[in-house]
Amino acid sequence: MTMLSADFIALEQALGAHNYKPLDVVLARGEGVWVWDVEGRRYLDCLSAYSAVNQGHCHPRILAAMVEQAKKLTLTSRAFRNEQLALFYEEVATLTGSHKVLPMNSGAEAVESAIKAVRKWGYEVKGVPEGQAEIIVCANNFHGRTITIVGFSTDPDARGGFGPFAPGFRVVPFGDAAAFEAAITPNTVGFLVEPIQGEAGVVIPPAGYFKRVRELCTAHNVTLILDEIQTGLGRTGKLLAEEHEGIEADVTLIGKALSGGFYPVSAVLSNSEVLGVLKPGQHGSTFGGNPLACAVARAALKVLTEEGMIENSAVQGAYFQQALAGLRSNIVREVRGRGLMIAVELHPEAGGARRYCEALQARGVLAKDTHGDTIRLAPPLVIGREEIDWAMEQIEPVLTGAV
Ligand code: IF1
Repeated sequence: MTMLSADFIALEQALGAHNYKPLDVVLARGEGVWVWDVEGRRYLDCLSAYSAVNQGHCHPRILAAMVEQAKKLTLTSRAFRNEQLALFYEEVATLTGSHKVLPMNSGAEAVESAIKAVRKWGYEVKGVPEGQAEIIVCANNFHGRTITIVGFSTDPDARGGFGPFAPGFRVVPFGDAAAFEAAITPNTVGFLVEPIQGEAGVVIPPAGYFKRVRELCTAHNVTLILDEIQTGLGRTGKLLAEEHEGIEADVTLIGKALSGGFYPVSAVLSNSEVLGVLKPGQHGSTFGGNPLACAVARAALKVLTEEGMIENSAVQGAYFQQALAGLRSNIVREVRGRGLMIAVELHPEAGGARRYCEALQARGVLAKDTHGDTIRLAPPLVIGREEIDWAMEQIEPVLTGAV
């Protein structure tokens, strides 16, 4: 008996923890910007697994690298060395201009790893008294789901009921350099911030914010940690979103598209001073830096740069945003974004973004609502003009009240 979408949904409902409320579409196959459900219906993916499949679904070159490596060697642990790790380090460091690389798996692990390294740097290099290190973060941040990270979240859903939490974090408003300056103390070791806040609804800071933040971090010897897990690797039309601001972070976190969606791979990138404080036995991971992850990540980075995906993100992002901004709709409040990281914010009277995402699903476009009134549009970076035109033919009637 073949199973239909409804059967899979019923099984999930019965057996899974209900920590998600996904659209009722059960996907079975993906290729480039397209995915197909179990009944064979085709959809344009405008979420890209939250920017993890920037390179498009099942990219053949990444797939080939993964299969080839999986046949040879998958996991050694870091107790032994493997022939992929050094080359991964070299390629990622060269591409991003970093001196040191720490490989991990999930994005949250990269964030946790950076917090550990920066605190230790604070004690050993900056001279902060033991146990006093403070890290400044922003209101409405999203950095992951671990206890430490949700402890400094300001979202009641993300943190509620999960305490007690780790101390040592201070929250300031995003985009307000004066508030950041006022929160710095002699014990401040780092500022952890997203270049563009993703989960908060694609919030772009005011021009000059990061320039000022960079100056303040340098002046007060505070490590600037940019979480580029979502904004990085071409999503905003640059390799890293920091390039839009004309600054360089001290510590950069990448994940998601580092594997093109094949495998969880993340990394902490930094200068030698910060990651240099971690000595043998002080940090690690069974899977971090494994040969399969490294081979996949190397291919994912090659594909991203060699196939012009970053440039395409800038070009098609501008085209998509312009088309959306041209919609004559009385429910759209604002269209904003950088590259192919796009948000369409609806007026509160529209009744929430979720129903529009469901209407888009019915017309073959998969998008995700965030924070009530915002539709997030973030297709794979391989999208072309014709596919955007087709998407607009579906989006227009939905957002102009024609359906
Ligand atoms: C979920 C959002 C996106 C991230 C940034 C770290 C992480 C993420 C800037 C952690 C992860 C995800 C996780 C996903 C939803 C999603 C998300 F809506 F919550 F904000 F992308 F927009 N830093 N973001 O965006 O990375 O540990 O998950 O690998 O379902 O929780 P992770």
